[in-house]
Parts: sequence; C-alpha cells; structure tokens
Amino acid sequence: MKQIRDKVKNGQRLNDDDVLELFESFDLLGIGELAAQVNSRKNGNKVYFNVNRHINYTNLCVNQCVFCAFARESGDERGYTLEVEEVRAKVREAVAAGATEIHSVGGLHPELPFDYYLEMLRTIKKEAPELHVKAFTAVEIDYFARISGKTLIDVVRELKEAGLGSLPGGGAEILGRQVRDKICPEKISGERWLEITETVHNCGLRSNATMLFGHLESYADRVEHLRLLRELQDRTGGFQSFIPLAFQPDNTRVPGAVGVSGIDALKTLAISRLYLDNFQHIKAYWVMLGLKIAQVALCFGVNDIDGTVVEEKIGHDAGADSPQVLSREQLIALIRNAGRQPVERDTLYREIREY
Ligand code: V47
Repeated sequence: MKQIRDKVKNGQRLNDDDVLELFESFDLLGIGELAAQVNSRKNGNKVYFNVNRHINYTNLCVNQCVFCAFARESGDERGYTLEVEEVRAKVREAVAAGATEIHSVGGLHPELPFDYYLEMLRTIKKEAPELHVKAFTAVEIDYFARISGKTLIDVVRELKEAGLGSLPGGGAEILGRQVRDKICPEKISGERWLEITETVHNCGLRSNATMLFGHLESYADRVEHLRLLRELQDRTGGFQSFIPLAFQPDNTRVPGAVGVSGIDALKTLAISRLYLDNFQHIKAYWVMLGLKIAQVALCFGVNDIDGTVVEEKIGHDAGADSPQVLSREQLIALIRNAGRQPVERDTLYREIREY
C-alpha cells in the first residue's frame, strides 16, 4: 500500500499488479481516501448529475445473455416494442420535466429494420431539437451493421445525421473472453466492442464505458477490463465517464450469484478512480447501487451520480430495489448531504447550473 500511495501522490500510473493488490485488500478506507484525493485533484468538490429519461424501445432480443433479466425471446407474451409514436409521447413528458438527455437502448430485435432506429432518432429530434440523444451501445451498432449490410462507418454516420449525440457505455460487461463465453456467449466479443467504440470515437462521437461486476468474474478479469479501457482511452480520449454496474441477480441465470456487497461496490468504484487516470469522470449509477451506497460512493472518488432516469427496466427486472425515478431535488439533496457541491450538467459535461 505504501508504494501505491507514493505513486498516487506523485501522479504516477498504477499498473495491473497494483490494482490487483488493491482488489485483494480490505483496507477500504485507505483505498477510498486515496481515490477521494485523486478525484479532488481532478474535479474539486463538484458532483455532477443530469435530468434525463431512459427509453427502452424493445425488450425482444436475439441474444439471451445469462446475466440479463430484461430480454425476451420473440413469441414471449411479456415482450414489447414501442411504436415510434409511443417514443414521441415519452419524449414530450421528458421535455415537460426539464430533461436535457434521452438515454435509449434496447434488445437486438429480431425483425425491426435499421430504418426504425433512424426514424426514432429523427422523431426525438423533431419533437425536441435541443435534447441530447445518448443511445445504442456498441453491441447494437454492430447489429445495425449486420442487419443493414452497411459498413460500421456508414451506420455511425447515418445515426449521427439522424440526431445521435453520443453512446452510453453498456454492453461491455467483462471484456475478457473466458467470462464472456460464460455470461454472454452470443454477444459480440470484447475485441469487437473495443473496435466499434474506437470507430465511434474516430467518427467524432463521445461515449461512456461500463463494467458489469459481481457475477462470475475474478479480480484479474476486472483488472484486464480496466486495462483495455485505459489503453483505448489513451488512443482516442473519447470516453467521458466510467460506470461500474453492480450485478443484480434476480431472474437471471448466473449460478450462485448473490449480488454485490457494499464493500465490493465502494472498493470497485474507488479502484476505478485510481487506475483510470485518463477518465475525467467516475459515475455511481444509483439504480444498481441503491441510493445509500451511491451517496457514500461520493466519498470514495466518485464525481457523478447519473440522472433522474424516470423509467428503468434493465436493473429493476433483475431485482434492483432502488426507486424508478429521482427528482432533481432528491439528487441535489443526496449530493449536498455528502458535503459535496451539486452541479447539473448536460450529457457532454457542460455545466448548466451549480446548486
Ligand atoms: O449493457 C444487464 C447491464 C447495462 C444487468 O452510459 C445489468 O451513462 C446489472 O449501460 N444487473 C445497461 N446490470 C445500463 C448501462 C448504463 C446505465 C446508466 C448509465 C449509462 C451511461 C449506461 O446494464 C447493460 C448491461 O451491462 N446489465 N443486466 C443486471 N442483471
């Protein structure tokens, strides 16, 4: 720990052995304090949030990932697909609530054409040109290229022209092959996720990165995942924030999974802050962490608590016991009561208002 402490103090990069040591350590407060120092150097006392709305346009999915309780196969009566007009109605509600962002992802639908997604983007932008649309993970971008027969670059260009503003960080799960083969064998490989993300960055769009943790992965798998993200960020600088997603086990098919402990969640967030020196923001996604751990995370190197969300299915279908929605006031209170400065941001981290 002393050696790691010195490295952090001198602004030196941590290596894989350092982070493995941190994951294996139970000095939660020591790790948290270091991460908080690093975050304070990078972001001062500010904690960001945004006013957003999630729209999950379909839960039908040709992949059936073992960790996912949201996906349905076609023919399942619990399957749904939103009409573009239904998306429009949700966008209207979002605008009325003061949202600056629509966060939209869905399953890999067996039949919808690429045009559906373009139409959805155009409809959102027509309804509310000022809204930022953060939509489609790298997994979906790959699927769009396959179903349309277009090149990756053409797909990204057309989505951008239709109004896509940036990509959320989903679909990364654990990038290493062995875990991926067990939890999401049909999903694109980790290499492909990285390749698509690099292409998206090179096309001028920013994105986020996630890591689904607390299922079958080892600490070494987490370290490899973080290393691959840090290397890509060194090349492109296109990632905005890193979001460790605490695995929710209900209604999933992960054998023996019991969910993430508070200690593991805080340690993982803090270690991410320490290792990912080229990421500006580390986000505590309250939907998966629960409000209390998300708040405590603000003392463990975190500087973003995500948004109002409004309608969340992926975590809640898997048993998340957090609320569906938080108001702007609730987010501000969470941040203030951690002794931090609440700042409303837009998707690209431009500051809208300090509270
Ligand atoms: O890609 C699926 C994960 C992701 C479960 O970029 C699960 O700002 C926990 O990526 N338990 C979607 N997680 C959510 C996501 C996200 C959320 C908030 C903000 C941003 C952002 C991105 O949720 C999926 C998958 O990795 N997931 N099932 C589960 N049982």
